[in-house]
Amino acid sequence: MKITSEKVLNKWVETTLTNNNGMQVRFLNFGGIITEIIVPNRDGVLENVVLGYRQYEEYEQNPNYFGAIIGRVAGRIQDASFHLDGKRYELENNEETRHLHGGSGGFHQVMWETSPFQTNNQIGVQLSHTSPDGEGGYPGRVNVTVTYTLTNKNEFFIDYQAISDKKTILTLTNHTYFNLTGQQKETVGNHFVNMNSDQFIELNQNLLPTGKLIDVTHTPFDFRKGKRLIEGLKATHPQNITVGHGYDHYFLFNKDAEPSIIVKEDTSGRILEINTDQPGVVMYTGNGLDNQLQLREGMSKKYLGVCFETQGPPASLHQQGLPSILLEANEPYKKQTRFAFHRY
Ligand code: FUC
Repeated sequence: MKITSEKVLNKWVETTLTNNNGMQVRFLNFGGIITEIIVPNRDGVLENVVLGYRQYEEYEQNPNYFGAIIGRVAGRIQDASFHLDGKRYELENNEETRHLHGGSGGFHQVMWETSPFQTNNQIGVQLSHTSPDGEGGYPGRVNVTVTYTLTNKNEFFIDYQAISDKKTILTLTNHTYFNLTGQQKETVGNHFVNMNSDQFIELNQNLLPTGKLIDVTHTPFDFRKGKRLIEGLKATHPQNITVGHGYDHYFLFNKDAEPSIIVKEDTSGRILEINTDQPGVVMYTGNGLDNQLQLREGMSKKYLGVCFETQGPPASLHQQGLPSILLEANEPYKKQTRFAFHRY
C-alpha cells in the first residue's frame, strides 16, 4: 500500500491512496474533493468510477459539488434560517431564498490540513479544519476531522468527527458522483440499486422537504427488492418529475436492519456496497448535470453519475418527527460511511 502526493495548480495538494489490489482513491486538500476512484471491473481492468473535472481550475467553483466534503449542513435549509433555543439564526441564501450545502464558503471550499497515516492493512489521510464561531451564520466554533481510509479489501471509509463549543447544527457528507461502468461509458440508468428504506421525504417545487413521509410501496422509490434507476428517471410519479425527472430525495433507512445500499452494474460486474450509521441518504441522480462540462473521461450529461449523500435530514429543523441534526456543546459528532467495492 502506498500514499503519494503531488502539487497541482501550484496551490493544492493531490493525494493518492493505492492498495495492494491497485485500487486508488485520489483527492485534493481543497474541499477534500475526491477526484478519482479507480477499481477493478470483473475482468480486473482498473477504471475510474467517479465524476470529476479534466481541468482542475474548475474545482474552484464546482457548482455541482463533485467529490467534495459538504458542511456544516448538507442539503437545503428553508428560508436560510432556523431557531435554536428560541434564537433565530440567519444563514446565507445561496440558492434563491434557501441555504444549500453549507453556503458559498462551506466545507467544499476549505483548504483542509492533511495528515497521512499507515498501518498494516490500511492507509489514509486525516483532513482537519476549524470553523470559527458564527462562520456562515452557524453558531459554535467547530473542530472537524474527516478521515479517508483505504483498505486492502477494496473498502473506502469516510469517518466524520467534530466537536463544537456551543450547541449547533451539523450534518456532514460527501458529494461524490459514482458511475460504476468505469470511465463514464453510459449514464447510471442501468445501475441496479437495493436500498433498505420504507419511506422518503416529500419535496415541494423548490426541492424543499414538506415534512411528509411517503411510503415507497408501489412507487418508483421502492428499492427494497432492487430496481434500475431508469425506472425513476422515466417515471411519471410527481415526485420524480418535481426534481427534474429522477431522484433527489432523502430516504430514511429502516431501523430493523443494517442500513445499507447495494449498487450493481451489469456491464462492468462492479458492485458498490454502502454502509453507514447515518439515519438516511439523499440519492441524487445528476438531474442537474448539463452537457457543457469537460470531465476527466469526456463530456458530462444528465444522469451521468449518482450521489449517495449519507446524512441527517436538515428538514428536521422545520418539521417534526425526523432524525435530529442538533449537536450539543462538547458532544462528540462521530459518523461513518463505508464504500466497499466488489465484483461479480
Ligand atoms: C444535490 C442535490 C441538489 C443539488 C446539488 C448539486 O445534493 O440535492 O439538488 O443539485 O446536489
